[in-house]
Amino acid sequence: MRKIAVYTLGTVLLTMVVSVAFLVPVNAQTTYTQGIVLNPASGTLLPNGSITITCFNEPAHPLGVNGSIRITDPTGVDWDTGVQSFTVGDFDSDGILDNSLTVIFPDDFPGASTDLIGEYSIFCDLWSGPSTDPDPGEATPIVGAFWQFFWISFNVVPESIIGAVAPVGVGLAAFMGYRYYNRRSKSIAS
Ligand SMILES: [Ca+2]
Repeated sequence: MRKIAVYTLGTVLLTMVVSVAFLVPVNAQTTYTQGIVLNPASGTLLPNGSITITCFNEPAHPLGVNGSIRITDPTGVDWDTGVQSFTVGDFDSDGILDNSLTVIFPDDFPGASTDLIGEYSIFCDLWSGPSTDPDPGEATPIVGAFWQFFWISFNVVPESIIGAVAPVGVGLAAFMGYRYYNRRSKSIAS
């Protein structure tokens, strides 16, 4: 009688464990992070400078990711990668596998240049699965489209200076706060 009870309890526990093991992957919802990352991150370059553009999807999709990057210069001329398979790797070194497509503008686009002052637009679209461009509205597990801009300007503040200015600004704010507090304390005391 007791043996049967133990056996039954064991069966129930085993069933629960198996159920949980099967339930986890079915119910797990993967949240994908996607977008465009620029280097330099400010997106501002001197004339004839280069910019690294990465379009990504994280975590890596099991079906793979395909897509393209198109850059439009200030005169409206397009420079397009065409449809490419995104690389599976870890482009941002955060320990999570991702799908990414990285290009350097203008280096990777023969005939392109960054000698025009003004705004350049970046468009990236991506989707999971086969390399053929899906029809509009066609259901795919993931799909994304992103816009970003970068600028060519004579007035580019090097990022190293921006980095140095920020702590000075914080220090100045703390000093001003101290001065204000100190003056206020005195006026209350007098
Ligand atoms: Ca990553």
